[in-house]
Amino acid sequence: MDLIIHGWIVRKRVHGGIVFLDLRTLEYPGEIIQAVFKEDIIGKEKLEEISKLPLETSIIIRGEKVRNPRLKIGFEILAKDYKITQKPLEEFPLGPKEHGVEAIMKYKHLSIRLPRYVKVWLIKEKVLKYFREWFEKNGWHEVTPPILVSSACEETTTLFEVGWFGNKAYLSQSAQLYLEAMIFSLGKVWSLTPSFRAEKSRTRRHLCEYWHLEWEAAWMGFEKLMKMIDEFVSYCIRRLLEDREARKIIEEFRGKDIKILELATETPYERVSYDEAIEILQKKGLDVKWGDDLGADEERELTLEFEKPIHLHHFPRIIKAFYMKVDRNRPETVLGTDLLLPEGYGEVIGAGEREDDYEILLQKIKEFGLNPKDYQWYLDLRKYGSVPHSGGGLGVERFVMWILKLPHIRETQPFPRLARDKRFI
Ligand code: NSS
Repeated sequence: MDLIIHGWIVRKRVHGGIVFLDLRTLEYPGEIIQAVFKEDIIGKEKLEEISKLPLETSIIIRGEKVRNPRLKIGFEILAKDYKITQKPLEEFPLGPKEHGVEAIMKYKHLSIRLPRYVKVWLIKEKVLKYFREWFEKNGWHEVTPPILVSSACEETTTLFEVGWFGNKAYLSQSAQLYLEAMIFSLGKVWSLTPSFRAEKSRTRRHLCEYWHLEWEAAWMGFEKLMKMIDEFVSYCIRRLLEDREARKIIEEFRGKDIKILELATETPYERVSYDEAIEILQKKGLDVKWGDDLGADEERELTLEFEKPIHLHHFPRIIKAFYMKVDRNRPETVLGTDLLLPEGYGEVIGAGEREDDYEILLQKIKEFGLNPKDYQWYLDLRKYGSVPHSGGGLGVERFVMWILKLPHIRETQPFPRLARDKRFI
């Protein structure tokens, strides 16, 4: 039976009376489909025309599906007929040879269609699908918090300010504070929203705009929170590896070696307290002391000591946000955990139990130099039926970056917002 494909020419080879077109297609996203044109089938004139088509020509091809075990996909299309939709007006600036980072960033709107990136988008879609699947299966409610906010959730230094009818508002750094309010309606809530951070640092893992998967649950204590994180992260990885299409792409990007991902399907994950981490790092010769905020370099060293993801927990209260619950047994520490990904990738989740006591929270807001007036509504949540509760946030791009072992986070977002770009499209 004949097949119809809609596609774009990625590569072209001419061999005597035969033309081979490699295509990106509507029908097989993430795959390259080979279409073969023969003179004895389509005639001399049409073969001439096909052999002259520039890259990125859009074309509809009707043909026969023929087995070809030499191709990864196992078949090719023997063309019987075609219709050109559009011939490019100019030569495509990105292909077919290797292109450097410069060209890829300059032509971001065009480079997103390169086969490598098509695969990244597919994996990102599946990551979100399997995370969502876990929340749905386990009785969590998806909610839609706002992006325009009135106060900081994380450091005030990374806030993006926007005008609000003559007053100031900000772009959300995290939905957390609103999710905390919503547990009083729905108990267990989660959301997927863009988060914004005016990060001046140029690193491999910071975007100014990223997708944030966040959750919050009533009556969930710290221990339950860490277990829940193990469960939903390992679930997503397991589902990705069970998914043939995803597994193929992951193996291609990771060079077949997926042992580290297989290990991450097994729980519990490692647990390393902040105190232990300092000891490990000092033994490795790093210049750190209790009370220091551990950055990318320290996280990297720590992850190289373990194979599984690590819960780095019980931080000094001064280095973590105001909302973290003070450990009643050791008030200089808080019930927070960061999940660090192996192979040097480091933090992908920031989570913790929340301070649920009105007086202690008020005192911490002051301690952090914040204005209690800005947080009155948040304090109210500790006035009316307060409960122990916990939650966290996962950076989707950081997760995808690790799954595919990518060198830079900018590869995980179609139009990445990076501080170093003076302008963007
Ligand atoms: O600042 S976090 O560690 N924590 C929060 O925002 C909490 N308020 C979340 C919550 O409890 N609901 O950010 C959470 C994660 C962090 O672990 C990263 O994976 C990611 O968000 N993140 C980022 N990804 C990319 N680029 C940037 N700049 C970035 N900042 C955080």
